[in-house]
Amino acid sequence: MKALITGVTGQDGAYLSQFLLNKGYHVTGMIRRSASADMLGERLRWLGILDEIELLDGDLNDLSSLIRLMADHKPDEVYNLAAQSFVATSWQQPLLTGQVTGLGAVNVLEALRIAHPQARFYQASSSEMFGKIREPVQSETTPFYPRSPYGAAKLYAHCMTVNYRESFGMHASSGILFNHESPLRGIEFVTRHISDGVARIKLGLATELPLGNLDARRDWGHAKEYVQAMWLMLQQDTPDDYVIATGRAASVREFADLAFSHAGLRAADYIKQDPARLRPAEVDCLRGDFGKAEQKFGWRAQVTLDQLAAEMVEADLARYHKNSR
Ligand code: NAP
Ligand code: F7E
Repeated sequence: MKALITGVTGQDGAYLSQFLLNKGYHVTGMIRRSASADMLGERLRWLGILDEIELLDGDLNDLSSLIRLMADHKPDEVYNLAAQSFVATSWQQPLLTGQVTGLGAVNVLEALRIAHPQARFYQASSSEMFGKIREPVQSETTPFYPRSPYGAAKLYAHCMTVNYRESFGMHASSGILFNHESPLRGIEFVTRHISDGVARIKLGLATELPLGNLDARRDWGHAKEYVQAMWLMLQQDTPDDYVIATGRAASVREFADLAFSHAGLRAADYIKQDPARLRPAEVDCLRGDFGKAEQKFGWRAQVTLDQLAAEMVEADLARYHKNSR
C-alpha cells in the first residue's frame, strides 16, 4: 500500500508516518521548500523514521505540484494534514489561513479528481468548527459555529470534502478531531507551552510561566492514538465523517496543575496571567462524543490526561538535559 501525507513534518504527520510504516506502507511525504531544510524533518528524526520516508517537494497552494504528485505516485491513500494550524495566528494571517487551511484542501481534492480519483482521501477537520458550541457535547450532527479564521477555513474544507464525496463519488472522509497533544506538539500550543515551561522552571532556566485564558476547556487526547483513527476511517467501505475525542474536558488550569505537580511543583506559584495571550474571540469549552467511531470501527482513547501531561513534561526535561550535555 502507498500513502501520501501532506503536513508530514508536523506532529500528526510524524506519528501517522510511523504508524503506516509499521503496517508495511510505502510512505511519501510532501514537504514545502525551505531554506532550513536540515531542520524540517526534526519530528521524523525524533521518531527515528526520517530515512524510511520518501520526501517530495510540493505546496498546498500550488495545484500543479499536487497534480504531479498524484499522477506520478498514484497513492492508495492520501492524508491531508497540512494547514496553518495555529488558531491565534489565524487572526494575524486570515488570508493565508484561508488559502492554505481552506482552499489548500480543495487543491488536494481537485488534484485527486483530475489525476487519481480512485484514491481514498482523509481531511483533517477540527473541533474548532464547533466554536461557540450549540450542544454541550459535540457529535457529527452538532451545528457548526466557528469562532476564528482558522475555524472558518476548516469548515470550508470540511464542507468541500463532503461535497466531493457527494458530487463525484470520491472516497473522501473527514475526521473531526478534538485537540490532541504529545511530546511532538508545536511549542506554540498551550499544552506544550506548559510542559516546556515546567521543565525550564524545574531546571532553574525560568521563574514563571505566562498564560492567557486559564478557564478555557478542551478535550485533550494523545496524538499517537488519533492517527490510528485516521487510518481506520479510510479502511471503511463507505466514506464518512467521524468525531474523534476522549469525551472528557479539562481546563487549561487543570492541565497546568497536572504538569506542574508531575515535576513536584505548585502551578499557582509560577503562572503569570498575560493579557497579550487572550484571543479576540474564544472557544470556551469543547467536549466530543466519539460514539460513532467506537461503534463503526471500535476506536476509543486509552491515555489519561495525567499520563499525557506526565509524558510531555518528561520529554521536555529530557530535551533540556540532552542539550546541556
Ligand atoms: P502542525 O504540527 O502544525 O503541522 C502542520 C503541517 O502543515 C506542517 O507539516 C507544515 O509544514 C504543513 N504546512 C503548512 N503550510 C503548508 C503549505 N502551504 N503547503 C504544504 N504544507 C504546509 O499540525 P498538527 O497538529 O500535526 O495537525 C495536523 C492537521 O490536523 C492540521 O491540518 C491541523 O489543522 C489539524 N488538526 C489538528 C488538531 C490537533 O489538536 N493537533 C486537531 C484537529 C485538527 P512545515 O513544517 O513546513 O511548517
Ligand atoms: O489553545 C488557551 C487558548 O493553542 C487551547 C490546534 O491544534 O486544537 C488546537 O487549537 C486553549 C485556548 O489550541 C494560552 O486561548 C491559554 O482556549 O493549545 P491551543 P486550540 O486553539 O484549541 C484544535 C482542535 C485545532 O484544530 C488547532 O489546529 O488554551 N490558552 N493560554 C493558550 N493557548 C496558547 N496557545 N498559549 C497560551 O499561552
